[in-house]
Amino acid sequence: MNFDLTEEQLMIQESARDFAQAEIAPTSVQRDISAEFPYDIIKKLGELGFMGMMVSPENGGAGLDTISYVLAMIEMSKVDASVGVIMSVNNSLVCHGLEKYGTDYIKQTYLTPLAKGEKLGAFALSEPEAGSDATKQKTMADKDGDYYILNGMKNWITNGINADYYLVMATTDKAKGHHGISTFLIEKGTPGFGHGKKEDKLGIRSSDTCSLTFENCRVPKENLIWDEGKGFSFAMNTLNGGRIGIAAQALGIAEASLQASVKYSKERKAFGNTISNFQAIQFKIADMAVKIDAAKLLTFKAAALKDSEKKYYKEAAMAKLYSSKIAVEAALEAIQIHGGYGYVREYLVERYLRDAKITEIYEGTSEIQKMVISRALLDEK
Ligand code: COS
Repeated sequence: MNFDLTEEQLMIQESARDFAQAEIAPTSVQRDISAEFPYDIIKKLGELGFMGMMVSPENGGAGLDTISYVLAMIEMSKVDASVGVIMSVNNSLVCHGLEKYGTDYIKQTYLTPLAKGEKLGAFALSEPEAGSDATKQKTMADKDGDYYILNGMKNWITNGINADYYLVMATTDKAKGHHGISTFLIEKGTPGFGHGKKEDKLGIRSSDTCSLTFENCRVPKENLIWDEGKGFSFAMNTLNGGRIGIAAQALGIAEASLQASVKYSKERKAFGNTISNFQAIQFKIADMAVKIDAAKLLTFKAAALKDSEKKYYKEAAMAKLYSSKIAVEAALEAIQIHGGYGYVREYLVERYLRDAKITEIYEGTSEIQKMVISRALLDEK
């Protein structure tokens, strides 16, 4: 077993860290307050190859492995988890699925600009009545000659306002249940396709989240991804990779919480001593560090399995479940270490808590991850 990163992985980690510090950090506090989308940052991330990291160069991507992607996601999310989720959705929920299941036409027309960061993608599975229970898709797609006509609504869509291309799951054959769901790529501006207002969220405030509506929206049949009836499998397989991305996002937040705690505890004085000299603080820091390392090992394991094309869905669920849990815990402990200062915006750690919470909810709640993990074990022969 080798825990060393390759030269290339170290280089990606360093360039992500440098970019995050130089280009993201200066505006992250302001964007959290104003909830403004980081247009310029995302454009630059695209130019540097961070929006299509795992896509092959022939399809416009950087051709890197999942470990490199995890390293980059940690560095971006350490500084700004909103940027992290925008990047994660484009990379793992949109580009990965299109490369794996798209036709040559789809790859040339849509994947290449997405992988180069010239266009932005969104992934639309959730509905008002189909969140965790994702098999109950009410959005319908009815075949009409060379088109499908979509009607329905999607909820909680990251990049919902700013995306150019949307992967939308819809029912093509109600009688077949989740085997009657299909995936379509829909371009922004298609008649009958609209979006709701930007949600006013607790955290990851500068990423945009909104609902989508489809009213007799005509989609050409070439934009069906994979086959009719394969939409639920597409969503699940894509989410398995997405969960590694969210685990990395959570790790970034947890690491930021630890770093802030170490720094503050060495500066803050109480009872005639810096608080880092008190065992109560030392134990909190030790606990945070152990949990972060354990979460990192789970996440790298899932990424390594994916890179070696082995089964990784259970490990991805474990990585997301644990990383998101310890991100919330680390942010809470960071606030406790900062005392009153932790409760105000100036010291950043209150944002870490607000940003961390969503990692226990999106791309499958913690409860769903436990279902996935336990079913994998119970179904094992
Ligand atoms: N990877 C691949 N396939 C998966 C899977 C995974 N992680 N989880 C479930 N599946 C497959 C099952 O193998 C089954 O396939 P077949 O019917 O072809 O055998 C199918 O999906 C349905 O699974 P199941 O019978 O277990 O259905 P349930 O409704 O009981 O459970 C869950 C499905 C809850 C696991 C699924 O709906 C889910 O993951 N929900 C969360 C969705 C989510 O992450 N939403 C976030 C949206 S993006 S922010």
